[in-house]
Amino acid sequence: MRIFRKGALAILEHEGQWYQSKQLWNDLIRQPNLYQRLKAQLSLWQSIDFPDLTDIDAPIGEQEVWASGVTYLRSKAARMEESKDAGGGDFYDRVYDADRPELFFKSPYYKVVAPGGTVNIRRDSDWNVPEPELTLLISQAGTIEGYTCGNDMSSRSIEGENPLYLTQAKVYDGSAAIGPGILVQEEALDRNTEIQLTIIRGGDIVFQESIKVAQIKRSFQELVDYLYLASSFKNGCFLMTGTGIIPPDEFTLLEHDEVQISIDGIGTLINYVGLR
Ligand code: DO4
Ligand code: MG
Repeated sequence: MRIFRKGALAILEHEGQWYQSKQLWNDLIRQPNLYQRLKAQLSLWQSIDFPDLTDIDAPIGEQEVWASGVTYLRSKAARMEESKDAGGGDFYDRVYDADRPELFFKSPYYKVVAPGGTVNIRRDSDWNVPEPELTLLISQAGTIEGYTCGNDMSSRSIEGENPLYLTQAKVYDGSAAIGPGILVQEEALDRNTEIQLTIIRGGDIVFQESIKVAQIKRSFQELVDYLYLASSFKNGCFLMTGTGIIPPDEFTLLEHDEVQISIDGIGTLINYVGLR
């Protein structure tokens, strides 16, 4: 089943039927056993016609958004290349192989961009890319409760200049988007699930690539366990799991580009690029 957020309420799709909940979104998604709870409540939800999903909100309540890095080989290779002049060539290599993953804070909930909204590239950067990332919804107890699409917008020029600039490359207004809805299911996500990134400029596709989730180096639970090792999340949190798709070095996003991130079973997160 998939859940979408419209204002404070939830819209749910299950086996082709649509429902609306009166329960507040934040209360609904922060507790463990989301799938079992949703199934148990379904008969109490109001059955509705196919809803208008053009104007939905980011499927987040009061959760922090975190991100993982260098979890795919492609990401490791690209970062090593971009930071070699800054002497950073080898620690991306090391984090890829280390027990401890790279984890960083990405966004407070109130800054997350909704489907259809504007994600930003920075004016002080001339090399910017979207990062299409499978994003986990995790409960306060550290259990993986759902999956959505995430965009970890990144400045490669700032990150490549000096690795200590990572937070400026990654965290700024309009740098995080998630959605459109959350896939909630009993079983773990199929490792053959495909993530696709499409970038459209002036009506033309200027970049398109896909990758299977199976290419990730680490398990999702391993990432979650490290994140929860010394941090608590009273409302749970979202965790972007890293990118396996990076456009070629000569590519940079431009204002007005359209970014589409599709993940099997979840849907397509569409955002437009603005300048900040
Ligand atoms: O270390 C830089 C960031 C890595 C990242 O965001 C990714 O691999 O997705
Ligand atoms: Mg990333």
